[in-house]
Parts: sequence; C-alpha cells; structure tokens
Amino acid sequence: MIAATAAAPEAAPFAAVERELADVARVLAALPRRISDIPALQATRVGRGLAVADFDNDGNLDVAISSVNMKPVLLKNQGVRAGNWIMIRAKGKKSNAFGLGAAVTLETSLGKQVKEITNVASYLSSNDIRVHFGLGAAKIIQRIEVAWPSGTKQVLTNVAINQILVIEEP
Ligand SMILES: [Ca+2]
Repeated sequence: MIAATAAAPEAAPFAAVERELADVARVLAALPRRISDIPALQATRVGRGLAVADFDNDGNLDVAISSVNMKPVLLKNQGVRAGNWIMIRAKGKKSNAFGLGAAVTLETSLGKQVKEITNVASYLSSNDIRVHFGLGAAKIIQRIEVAWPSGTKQVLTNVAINQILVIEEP
C-alpha cells in the first residue's frame, strides 16, 4: 500500500499578475465614468505618437500624445495611487548606457515580476527609459536581479520602495 502524501501547495503562478490587475481596476474605478469625460481628451484630434513616462517623478506614469496640426498633450496622472512602486534607471558600462535590453527581476512578499528595459513606444515616440514596477502593498523589495545585455548579472537585496533607483552596471 502506498501512503497518501499531501501535495505541496503549488505557488500561484499568476498571483502577481492578478494583484497588478486588481490595482489597475482600483485606479480605473477612480477615473471619470467615461474616458471622454477627461477634458484633455474632448478635443477631436488626429493622434500620432504616444509616450508613457513619469514626467514629474511622483511614481505615477503619465502620458504624452502628439497630434497632427495640434499642440501635444501631456496627461498628468493625478489618480489615486493603488499601491507602492519603484522605478529603476539602469546605467550600463559594458552594456549600452541606458541598459536597453536588460531584464529586471524583482521579488517582494507578494511575488515576482520581470520586465525588460526598453523605450519602444508608438510612432516617432520613446517611452521612459526607466522601468516602473507597481508593488501593491509590499513594504520592501527583497531582491532585484538585473541581467545586463553584456551577460553580467547583478543582485541587490532589501531595497526600499517608492523611489527612483539608479543601478549602475558593475
Ligand atoms: Ca507622474
């Protein structure tokens, strides 16, 4: 007879994504009822480029839109912040100066997130070269690993939240 053993609980692979989606839902719930209620979006325009960046370094991502024959629009995100955050600016030495192509893996008590540093955006636009992570209710970042394009791996531990962190390639 084979004794039954309790299976180890599987880590919820999408728990971090579900938490991030819940954060987005909370932010959306705080927005005006319809997107067309936002004054800056009431004008008819032929939009071309769109770039996402934290223009005022407050931890909320903002949006800039360029249009044909019209002044560009900057939509400053003044919504309710649903949680903690960190933004990371990678400075390469052996790799490119902006760290483009580096993979950043971040671990908190709420789970793991991975993002690539890229500035790819829409037509003739460039997003913030700093990578933004939403952290929800996490109070500290237990581990950050940067896999640089050069092949170098760098690890930081016990990193403070709600900051813009510059990480230089060793
Ligand atoms: Ca902002």
